Amino acid sequence: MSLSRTHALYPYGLRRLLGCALLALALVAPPACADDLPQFELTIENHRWRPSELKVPAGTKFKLVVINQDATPEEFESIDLKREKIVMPGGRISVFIGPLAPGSYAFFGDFHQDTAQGRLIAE
Ligand SMILES: [Cu+2]
Repeated sequence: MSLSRTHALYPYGLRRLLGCALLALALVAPPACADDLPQFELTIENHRWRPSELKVPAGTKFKLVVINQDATPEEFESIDLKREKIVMPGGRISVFIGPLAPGSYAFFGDFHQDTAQGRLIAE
């Protein structure tokens, strides 16, 4: 078999196989879109979180939108949740969290820890 013939045969078979596998996946499990997740908002203003205590559902993934209304950068940080992400002045970020076990999860603004303290209550 010539090289060029081998080259022509295998990609076709592979493509077909991959195509079928992808189609089967699509039929069995339509991919969950991030926009379908429950969404919660957290605002930083005057270097304090609003709300400082946020109730979220336990046992499911969700999207936390963090909005910075201050004129300085802030960083959403949580050791409990293993997350840290900077939010520019006037900006917003999304943080994907969960599924969480029921409980309390502390977070803080890393740049203003004296005042920017809060917690998520998963229940
Ligand atoms: Cu940090």
